[in-house]
Amino acid sequence: MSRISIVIPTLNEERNIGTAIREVKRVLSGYGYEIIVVDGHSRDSTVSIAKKAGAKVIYDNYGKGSALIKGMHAANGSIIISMDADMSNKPEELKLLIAGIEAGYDVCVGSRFLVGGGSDDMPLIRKFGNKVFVMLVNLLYGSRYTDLCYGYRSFSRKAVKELKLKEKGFGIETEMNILAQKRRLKILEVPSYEKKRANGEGKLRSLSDGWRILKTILRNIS
Ligand SMILES: Nc1nc2c(ncn2[C@@H]2O[C@H](COP(=O)(O)OP(=O)(O)O)[C@@H](O)[C@H]2O)c(=O)[nH]1
Ligand SMILES: [Mg+2]
Repeated sequence: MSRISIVIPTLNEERNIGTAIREVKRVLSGYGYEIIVVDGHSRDSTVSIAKKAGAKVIYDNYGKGSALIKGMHAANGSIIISMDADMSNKPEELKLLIAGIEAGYDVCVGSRFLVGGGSDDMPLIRKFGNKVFVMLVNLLYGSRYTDLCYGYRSFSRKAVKELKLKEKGFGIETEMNILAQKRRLKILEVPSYEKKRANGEGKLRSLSDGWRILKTILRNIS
């Protein structure tokens, strides 16, 4: 059976990370797996809680995208999954993300806009921005995505190697989608339901990160 690597970027998630790791372990019992937390030098107890819960912890100080890239390259599994620490991704959906790669896809992307998907954590402005960006990416790159800025996804080792990701911040998911399409990887979208962040504040800032995402979309045209 495939070995699974779960990569979780964290910044001050002490109230979420312990439960998130325990839930992942519950769902993946019976699988071979590792959990890698990539911490952006949290000022709270995120790191000690993550270690105690059984995760391997590495560090990256340059943003969510940078942390994900580092974690994905440190991963040993044949299936690599990116997941948030804030309990907004349902651990039960891990099995669908695993099945997508086992079925032969290189990138399996959670979508909140497929039947069966949804979000309790998306203010109107983000829904609108996401829609516009999805349309723009599909128009410019010839893809058929239904969602863009959502971080619950799985990758084959080949995808991690070939994507050659660079984006350090919240543009990372956009860059993944664009480069997966440009590199002609086999892409599958699966429905995903995003729950509200369990505790604490989200770090994404709609306007500045929206601008960053737009720059990511335009930068990759060539
Ligand atoms: N390592 C690292 N993780 C981050 C950073 N910013 C956010 N994260 C983590 O990335 C995940 C998604 O961030 P979140 O703030 O929930 O974004 P939102 O759901 O889009 O509002 C969470 O697990 C955060 O702890 C960062 O600068 N560095
Ligand atoms: Mg979140």
